[in-house]
Amino acid sequence: MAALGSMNTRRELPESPYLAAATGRKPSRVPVWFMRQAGRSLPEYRALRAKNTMMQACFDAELITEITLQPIRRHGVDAAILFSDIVVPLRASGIELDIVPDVGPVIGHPVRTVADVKAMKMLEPHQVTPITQAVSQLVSELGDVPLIGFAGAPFTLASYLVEGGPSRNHERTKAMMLGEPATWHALMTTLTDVTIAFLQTQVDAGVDAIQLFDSWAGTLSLADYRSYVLPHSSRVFSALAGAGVPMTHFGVGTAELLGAMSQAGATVVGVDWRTSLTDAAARVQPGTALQGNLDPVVLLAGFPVVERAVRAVVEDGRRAVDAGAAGHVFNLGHGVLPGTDPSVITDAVALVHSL
Ligand code: 1CP
Repeated sequence: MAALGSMNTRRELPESPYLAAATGRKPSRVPVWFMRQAGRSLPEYRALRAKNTMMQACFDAELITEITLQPIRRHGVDAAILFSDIVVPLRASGIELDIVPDVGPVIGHPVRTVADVKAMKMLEPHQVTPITQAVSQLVSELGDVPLIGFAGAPFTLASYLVEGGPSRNHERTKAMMLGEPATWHALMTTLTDVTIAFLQTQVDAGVDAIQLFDSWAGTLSLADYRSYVLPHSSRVFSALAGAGVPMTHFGVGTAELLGAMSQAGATVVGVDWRTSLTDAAARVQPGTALQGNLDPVVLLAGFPVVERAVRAVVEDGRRAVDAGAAGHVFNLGHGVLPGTDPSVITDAVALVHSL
């Protein structure tokens, strides 16, 4: 029997608007999906989570499959994103952590010293078997809808490990980065290896695209990003480039970093609402597609506001493509906020598709 989801079983979805826009082909319509489309905005998600912790859900193939499919059934988006979390590969590789409701990832023993870094272990594919099973199941159930796999970028993972949990200023993280560069690069090298292993496992299981979330990279200056982060994120993309799937590189507050993030080697760069797509087109490498960039808060402001803002993003995307971007994938500039009315998301998807 061929290995589950081995490379030669990758499906081809030539009609997928998402895959077309992400690879520089002309899509039949503007593709749209939403970061954090699976999760707390959906009552059917909250019902499942009431009976399972986040970690139980992340390591149960049936639950991963069901939660991934929920927004596809409801909203008719052009891509599914695997239900998981950026800290799942860290948990799987043996780091004691939990995802605490209304907080986020909390680390048992924060990583602060060379000895802490040396104690970290590599991720072995068998440690994420429920995830590879879910990917195989999803690929057969999703039909024409592509499945996006993902991982946290080394910097954003490091921020949780060093701080011990969510943080506003990333003080300890940046202090280690600037004050103990050897420890920092050792940590980033280990995290890069874990991220590559997690993404490669998802690709081998059959995901159609990948996204690297460097959500908190925008806290860095361009010079520091280039010295302390870019070499590691570049290694992620060069390791995965041979897989032949579109690769998106995303962060928040990254206006000044878009050029450097694009140089890391992604085919698509995510843009938040602070930068117009047209301006972003001039900052990224030639041949790069853009993803974004509706402000998630707009979805809370009533449909007349949503409609105006959605139309503006689609128009900005057209201008960005005219200005040289390889394509535009409609998305938010960051994730869906938990208080978002899901029917507004459904209506926004229909509106994008009508334009
Ligand atoms: O209580 C709950 O039900 C948990 C809430 C939740 C969910 C649904 C968390 C905790 N993570 C997730 C799933 C998740 N996380 C997905 C899949 C769902 C989808 O996108 O549809 C993805 C892609 C992520 C990625 C993730 N986790 C990121 C990067 C994206 C981003 O939003 O910037 C980050 C930074 C995390 C950490 C995390 N996990 C959970 C929370 C609340 C947070 C953020 C904590 C913080 O503010 O620092």
